Amino acid sequence: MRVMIGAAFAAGLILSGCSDKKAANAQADAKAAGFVPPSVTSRLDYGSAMERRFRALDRNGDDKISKDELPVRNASRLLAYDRNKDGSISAIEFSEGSLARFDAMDLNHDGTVTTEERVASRGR
Ligand SMILES: [Ca+2]
Ligand SMILES: [Ca+2]
Repeated sequence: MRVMIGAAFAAGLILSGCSDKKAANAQADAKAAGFVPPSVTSRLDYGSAMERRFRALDRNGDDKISKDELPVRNASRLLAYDRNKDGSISAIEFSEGSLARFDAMDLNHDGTVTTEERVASRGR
């Protein structure tokens, strides 16, 4: 009996593993199709999200994102924020850079970026 329960448990694990994989696949499919969940982001929300991002990236807490702290994925885009070219991105450089990016996405300049605007700006 104990063996049966063990087997059932293992089968359950395998099954749940499968459904996780299915969900991951569905997510990957959605990504591939360019699906973005609809959202509206205000400039203020974006700014505070970017501030949290800055804090998360600045692992040693020196108020600068140095090259070794840059995320691999967006390294080149973020490095463009380094306006004084000292090799690291200060909090001010990061917030100015990311707000400039927000404003570039905010096509109708109403202070919010909708999913449509985000998608449209990506194509440019
Ligand atoms: Ca740092
Ligand atoms: Ca800098």
